Amino acid sequence: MRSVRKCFLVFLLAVLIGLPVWSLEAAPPDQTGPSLADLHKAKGQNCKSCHGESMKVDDNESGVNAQCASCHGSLADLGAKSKHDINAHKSHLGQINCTACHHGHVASKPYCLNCHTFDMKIPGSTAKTGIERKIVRKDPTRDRADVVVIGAGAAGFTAAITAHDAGANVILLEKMPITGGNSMLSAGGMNAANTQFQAKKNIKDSTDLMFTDTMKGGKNINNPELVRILAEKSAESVEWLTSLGADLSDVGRFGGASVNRIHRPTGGSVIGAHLIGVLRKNAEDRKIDIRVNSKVVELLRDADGKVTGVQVEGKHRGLYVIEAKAVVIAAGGFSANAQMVEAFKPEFAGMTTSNQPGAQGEGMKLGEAAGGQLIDMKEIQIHPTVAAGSRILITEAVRGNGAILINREGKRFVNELTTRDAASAAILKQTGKSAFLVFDDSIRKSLKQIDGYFHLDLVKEGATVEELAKAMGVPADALKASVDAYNAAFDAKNDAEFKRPDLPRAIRTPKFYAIEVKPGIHYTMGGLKIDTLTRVINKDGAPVPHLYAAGEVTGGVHGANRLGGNSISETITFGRIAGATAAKQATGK
Ligand code: MEZ
Repeated sequence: MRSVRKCFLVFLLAVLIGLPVWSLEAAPPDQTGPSLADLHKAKGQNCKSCHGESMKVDDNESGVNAQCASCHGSLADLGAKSKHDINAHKSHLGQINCTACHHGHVASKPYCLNCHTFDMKIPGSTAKTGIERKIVRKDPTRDRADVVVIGAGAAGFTAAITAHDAGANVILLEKMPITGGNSMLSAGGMNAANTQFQAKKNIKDSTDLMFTDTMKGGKNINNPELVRILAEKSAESVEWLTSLGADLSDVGRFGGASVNRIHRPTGGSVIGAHLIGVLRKNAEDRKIDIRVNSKVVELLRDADGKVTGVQVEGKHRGLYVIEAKAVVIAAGGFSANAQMVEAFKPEFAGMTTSNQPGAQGEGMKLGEAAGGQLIDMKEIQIHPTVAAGSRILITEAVRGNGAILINREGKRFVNELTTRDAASAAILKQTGKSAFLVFDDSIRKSLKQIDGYFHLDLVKEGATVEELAKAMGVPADALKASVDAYNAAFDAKNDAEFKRPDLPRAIRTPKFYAIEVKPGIHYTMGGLKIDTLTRVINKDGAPVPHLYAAGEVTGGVHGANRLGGNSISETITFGRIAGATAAKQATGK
């Protein structure tokens, strides 16, 4: 069934992009095929057909993309034409450039394949003979901005929008071909205390409780001043996002939280794509200058050490300078940089990651080279539930909504709502260093994003618990006994064996399901030291003038272990502070 679907998808992509289907007849992977430029030439196009009369391509590749859309239809048009479940043209990546996947002169590669393992061939994907661009050019013209923000994930977008709204002229830079960063992959939600949405559900929370949970989760090495801000401004941050058009009305429970505190879209849908869609739209509506394919290679400083701008490597423009009165680094963590992970945490060598490929730690290096201090670098979080053999995070919300963890012997082995480090350590002690998330149809229906795991063929199922055990390859009597014992604990409202603090649903409603999971590198708690105004702090404890940072690139908020839901919370709250402080610095207002 899966291969039929894949063949269909390949065929569909060919038809949608207007190419003869023969061009997709999969050349074996080791065989060189025509590039997209060759395919266009074969159809009577020339260079100017894609590049325009001027033959100039900007780093956003806007002209080329407009040209793709004018011939083939917009991403939305192409997406709407497809009725297929897995559809690259209407994926969670949102409104992205055609050229993020379809390259003219080098082998095309679906962006999805950075994280997924679909056998997805697209026109030109076997090309090997294209022109690899090596940037040697320098553009001597200089751009100017009040505030430059590095990294277009949730923290970067938030800082850019806030700085713009405070009256600053802003340039937002993103090295990847698409905006969104890791935030776009965020599954779970955003922690906040004392919100209108908690009040509507009669949830009694307080900023003190959020503070205490976060400190405890971080093993008390967090910076308490930053944690206080995280908790106290969290409800305001939810309101801010709501005012921009976000839906954070569903509230659930995650590990380490004393109450239901994680906010997400209605029905428990995935938060990241929704949030980035809202932030992107708000940035675009404000006409903020957003530049993708634009990597910052150096922070510029004057003789006093004040940051005065950035040197950018644009994919097409080459090296150029943007002079800025303030710079905000919001470039994320280093979970996808295997060498860095291994250097700071040798025991995590070779582990998969849930992160997008851009999470390379470059923002930390930039900040350090400009005088900033790096802290807590060895504090690296593994998330207990990455789907085995993939990079797909199975959100903690599945456990939060009632799933249990089962080992290959068919037994429960841990309180599923413990912190991530404890749950991961417990899984790594099991046979095969993996486990199964087991749930039933009531849990499936309680959380929309679970449907996504079915679409991705990650779920095994059975009409009875015994049938499920067969599909999982675990002893049926043991699995049945574990599920029965869990249901008895649910009825008694007391999990005496593992002390799970919240038992929201029994596992009784057929069908029954399981997803095999393994821990994967998920988050890097360390990074640039900041103060409560998000100023980057140097080794002597003084701020690096005119340099700010927010989000995963910083250290201190999460200490030794981040609680689920605190990352989006941090990006919004500290992104807002960074945007406001940088704008004030730049405009004097
Ligand atoms: O904050 C996170 O990392 C998170 C909510 C992840 C998840 O399990 O969904």
